[in-house]
Amino acid sequence: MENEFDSLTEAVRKGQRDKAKEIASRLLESENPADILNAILTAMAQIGVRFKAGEVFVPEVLVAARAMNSVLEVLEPVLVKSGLQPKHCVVIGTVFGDLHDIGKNLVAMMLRGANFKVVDLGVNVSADKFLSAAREHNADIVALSALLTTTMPSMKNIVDVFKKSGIQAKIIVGGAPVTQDFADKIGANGYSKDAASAADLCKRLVA
Ligand code: B12
Repeated sequence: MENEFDSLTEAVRKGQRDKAKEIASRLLESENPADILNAILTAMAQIGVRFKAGEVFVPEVLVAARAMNSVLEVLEPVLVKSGLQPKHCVVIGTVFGDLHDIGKNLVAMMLRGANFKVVDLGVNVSADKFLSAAREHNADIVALSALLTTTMPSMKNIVDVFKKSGIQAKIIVGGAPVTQDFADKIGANGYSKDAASAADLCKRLVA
């Protein structure tokens, strides 16, 4: 059966949605769902490494994530039953005034690929909306995306609002104009420059 797991990893990595779903369904008849989950997480980790190295680009990551999602459709009910559902939750969104979501969606996909529960609030999200979602879902991490220099200041506002609220969630920031220096200045708990590193960062923050 080891080959079947490798084939599943390869199918997800290559974005072969139907093939991946078919292999996963077959494996589910006899194998441990945790091993099947591992095979798809391995695929997303491999794609993350290649993306960071500039060997694959946004479209490849998107098709791999789509294949991952189609496997998750069959796997999720079994995982929930066996208590393997994600332990940590990330609330993510693009900040108020900003409609860019391609990068934010990639980060959300990589986080799902790293077995986080992801609550995606979409774009143009106010501080209040981040706050109530973090409360409602008991978020471990709140991830803010901004692509415009004019919307970066709302990240500071959100960090301040969270500090005042007493909510314990860690706040991470990212997006093309955002830097580690900016993250430090506004008191965020983390920054990363791309989606694959964002998954690594979140794993470190909840470890
Ligand atoms: C696509 C695009 C659009 C699309 C957005 C479509 C969509 N659904 O997202 C549309 C056409 C709608 C658009 C509109 C505008 N845009 Co525009 N847009 C872009 C463009 C070309 C690409 C952005 C993108 O998707 N990149 C690809 C993704 C994968 O990269 P990324 O977003 O940086 O994400 C990666 C990392 O940053 C990181 N990351 C992202 N978010 C997060 C979050 C966390 C927590 C972490 C850890 C990491 C992380 O991980 C991601 C994956 O690796 C950029 C130019 C550029 N090269 O950046 C301009 C750009 C961002 N846009 C710009 C502008 C000015 C605008 C408009 C104001 C134009 C106008 N006059 O109407 C409007 C603003 C609308 C609004 N209110 O938001 C400027 C911003 C300039 C500035 N300094 O602020 C740019 C830089 C173009 C330019 N050179 O002038 N835009």
